[in-house]
Amino acid sequence: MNFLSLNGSEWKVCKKGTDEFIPATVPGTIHQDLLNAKKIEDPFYRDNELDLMWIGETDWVYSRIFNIKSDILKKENVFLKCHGLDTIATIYINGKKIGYTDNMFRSWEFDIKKFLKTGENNIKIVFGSAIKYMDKHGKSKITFLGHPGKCFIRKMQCNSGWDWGPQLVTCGIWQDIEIVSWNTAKIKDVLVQQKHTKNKVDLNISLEIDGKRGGHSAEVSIFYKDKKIKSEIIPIKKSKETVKFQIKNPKLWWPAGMGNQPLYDIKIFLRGQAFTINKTDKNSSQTNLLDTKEFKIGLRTLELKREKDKWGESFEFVANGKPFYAKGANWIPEDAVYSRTTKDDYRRLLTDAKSANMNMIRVWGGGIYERDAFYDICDEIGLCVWQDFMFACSPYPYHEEKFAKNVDAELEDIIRKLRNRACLALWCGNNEIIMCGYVGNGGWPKMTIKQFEALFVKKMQQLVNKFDPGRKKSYWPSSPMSSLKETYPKDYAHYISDPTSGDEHMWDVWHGRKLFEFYRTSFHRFCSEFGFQSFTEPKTTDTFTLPQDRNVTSRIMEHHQRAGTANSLIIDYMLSWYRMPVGFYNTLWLSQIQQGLSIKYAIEHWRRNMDRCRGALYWQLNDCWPVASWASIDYEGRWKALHYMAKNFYAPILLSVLENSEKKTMEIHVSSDALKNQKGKVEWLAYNANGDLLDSGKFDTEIKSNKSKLVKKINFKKIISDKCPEDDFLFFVNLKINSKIVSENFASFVKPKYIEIVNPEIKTKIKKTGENTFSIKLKSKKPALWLWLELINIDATLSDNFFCLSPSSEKTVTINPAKKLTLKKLKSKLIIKSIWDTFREN
Ligand code: BMA
Repeated sequence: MNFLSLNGSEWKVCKKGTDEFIPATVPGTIHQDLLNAKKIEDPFYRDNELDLMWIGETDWVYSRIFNIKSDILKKENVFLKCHGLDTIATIYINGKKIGYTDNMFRSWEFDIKKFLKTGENNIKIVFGSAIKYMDKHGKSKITFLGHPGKCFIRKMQCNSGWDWGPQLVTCGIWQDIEIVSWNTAKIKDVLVQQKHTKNKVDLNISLEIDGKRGGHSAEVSIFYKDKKIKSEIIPIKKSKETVKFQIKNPKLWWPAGMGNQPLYDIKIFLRGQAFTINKTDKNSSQTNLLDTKEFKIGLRTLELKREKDKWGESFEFVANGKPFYAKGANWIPEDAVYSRTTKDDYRRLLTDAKSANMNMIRVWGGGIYERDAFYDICDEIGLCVWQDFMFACSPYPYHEEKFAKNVDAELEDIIRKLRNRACLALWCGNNEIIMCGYVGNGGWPKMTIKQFEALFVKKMQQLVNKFDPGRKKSYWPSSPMSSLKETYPKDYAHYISDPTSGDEHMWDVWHGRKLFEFYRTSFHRFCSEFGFQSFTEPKTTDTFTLPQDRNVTSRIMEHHQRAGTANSLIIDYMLSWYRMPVGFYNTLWLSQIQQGLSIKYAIEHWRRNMDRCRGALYWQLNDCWPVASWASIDYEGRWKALHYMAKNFYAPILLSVLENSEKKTMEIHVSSDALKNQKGKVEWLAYNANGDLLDSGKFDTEIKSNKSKLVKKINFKKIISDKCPEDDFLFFVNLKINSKIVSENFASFVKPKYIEIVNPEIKTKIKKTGENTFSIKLKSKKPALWLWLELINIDATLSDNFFCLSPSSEKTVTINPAKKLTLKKLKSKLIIKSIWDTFREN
């Protein structure tokens, strides 16, 4: 097998009908090329985006010259392989049309042997405007956001805008492109199936071979840490051949937080020789080699369990027989100019997710099936993937034959591509098609129940059964959805929000404008979406604004808000929870604290009810441009308050407090995802807002593995009537295991706006502890509520931020500035603030 990559910077691009070429890079997109050639301004700056709509309305022509050596043309088969074209593309080689594509998610192969010649050849790919394509199909069709015709094109659905995303309608060769030539036979695909029994894993490795059969052989080997542990040579007689291995004492792959992620390498050599090949011949792997394939697997079982229980039907993930609580967030494309995302970008964000104690990430159905690097990293670090198929918030014309064929081919492609991944926990049919009301009985433009079922209930399940049989049970037709009953009701409206089964998108808070308290009425089995918006952090906000824009109601700040009037919703919630902040930057910071608390409120509740609710994935991990949104990490990669808070509320052992302001009780709960039972010590402290200690206590507690428990209920009626008005009552609590704090929390009976917060008078002791690492010991004289540390104009990674500190505790935070600093410089750049600073008039 011979590969000739056509990637690189030898490409050029021009508007169709012109010859004003600019250099182009492949893989890439037109926006990236125009930016690199300095033909357009940064689309994310102020409202530049509005001047760039023409890009998506234009047809673009990519072309390059490449050289073909005569030996390639001597091969029996010569194909052009496009791993991803965005989207409506007509391909020409040496002026002859060789193919047409209309699905950015598929990979395409075209037989081009007869179009090539030895020496110089030309390839030209004409991308038709996706906007024109959508216009043709989409006028007056219903949809959630973006272009009304987007459901007719198999292209990233948020490409024409979303309630957090700009409208940058891209095109281009967004994945690798290569010429593949081969003789005799090649490996079409490999499926690895695992059967786990005590201390053993039986592997079934099935090879699919294209081309001729008979007379050649495949050597299939398994390596662990570069050491060959199993190998077998089999003759290829049929188009499908299977090798079986048994691995004793397997090193199991675990989701993050449950164990390690050992990966085994599978290597396959297909050779054009009889299978009697000499096993001891070191050079044999090179002898008449036809094709090779290499990939990694993790030995584990990982599945969704839905079983009858006392509440209805469970929705729980199980790894290696151990049920676990899914903790994580939803993933959207990393950049609106999505082709710019690098492996480092993936690594940074996914590692940040893991650092916040997440073990699952949902690849949301309105974006893209991510590139290999994304899943490689998830495999490596133990982030389980809930993978939506790319259908979101629209009806889809699956009743049209051409569309259905295209979709079926896409699904097969994607299932084949991801099925051997250790990290893949769930296939899910779509995002919110039922919830948004796109299924009904009246007929198109809604999908009828029959049409919905044809694609999401039947076809996808069939394809998963066929191509990924090990995940038969780990297919879920729609998110959110309640479990399908024997008899289907008249419409699918019944199939969401049932607290006895399925998954829930809990948007009553935020979209439904209900107060945070509403979360505590939700006892759904799994919450796969819920969210709360905040503004980008000040440093990020400065990147897209001019000084005159720096007010949350300015035109530019409203432009960087895509969910209608949501800026006013942020402020509306602030009115009910906080004192109004003073000034622009305080408003930005406070919006982040508010967002963090809202999600903390929800997740602590679901973790307290962890027997019933088996997972929480908040909306959303990341942003694709600088925008006010539900993300916990902004576009520039800065952790918002929510992300720091997530690290705490997703900690393996969580100490949380349920206040009852009527009865004046504080309930202390411990929720544990740990695999072992442990012993701990809880300490609680009651203060008034001025920092006078009112009462305190300590007690030992048993921490049961995979359980949540109310460990103490304390009544403060007397203290409140004798010593302290309810408004000023502050409750701090921490849990230690072996003298080390593993979780700490804060609660009050009233909303923060009513507390008479005073200057916390924070003192610090700062030491340099490493190359560019400093430890900051913090002590506050008075209670410090949601204090945070920042460096003026310098980014930094902190071990914790946005936390509450009682006057009797000390906390040490580690800080790593993004730039090398001396101790003196760090001290001069450090700012420590708390909620007190946000409303203080200077
Ligand atoms: C859900 C998601 C997205 C949306 C988000 C915020 O509906 O599935 O479609 O961006 O909420 O509104």
